Amino acid sequence: MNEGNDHFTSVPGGDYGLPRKASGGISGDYDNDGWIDLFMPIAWTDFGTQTNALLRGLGDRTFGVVTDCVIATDTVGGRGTNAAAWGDWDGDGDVDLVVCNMEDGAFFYRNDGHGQFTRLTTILDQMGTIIHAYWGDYDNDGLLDLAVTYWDGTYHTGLLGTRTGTRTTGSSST
Ligand SMILES: [Ca+2]
Ligand SMILES: [Ca+2]
Ligand SMILES: [Ca+2]
Repeated sequence: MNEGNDHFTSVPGGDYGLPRKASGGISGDYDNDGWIDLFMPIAWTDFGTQTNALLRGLGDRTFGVVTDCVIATDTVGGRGTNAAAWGDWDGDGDVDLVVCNMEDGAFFYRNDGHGQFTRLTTILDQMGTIIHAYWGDYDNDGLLDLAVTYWDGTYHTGLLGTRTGTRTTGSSST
């Protein structure tokens, strides 16, 4: 915890009952209450299908496990989820989420407000293993764009146009 005097102190993380293969938290204030929330990807699972986890910041230095949101109830096959990225894709003032799965493509969630999301069908569904995703405004038009790194036998980096779901450029590397 940042003490505001160039020092950090360790605070207990708490036990949220998550599988031990949670691979890190991706922070974002999805409900716009001013408190950071966490998406926790569950990776390299050998438990069959698995769900990821969403933790909501409660404002008292603890988190609550969210169970009534599609992000936390969608099942992921294969080896689970690599990573995720929050970004306000549709520019409506709340962060949306792209979830990068090892064998199930990516899940793209639009934030509907009030703590709920809708999973959209996008080209990302068919892209196999998604290693990572990054939001940024590469053409400086004020709209977020999305770059993904994915694997279909070789590694690729693809750049997706904002809102259209259409891959506009791409390059591959090994
Ligand atoms: Ca929040
Ligand atoms: Ca949004
Ligand atoms: Ca842009």
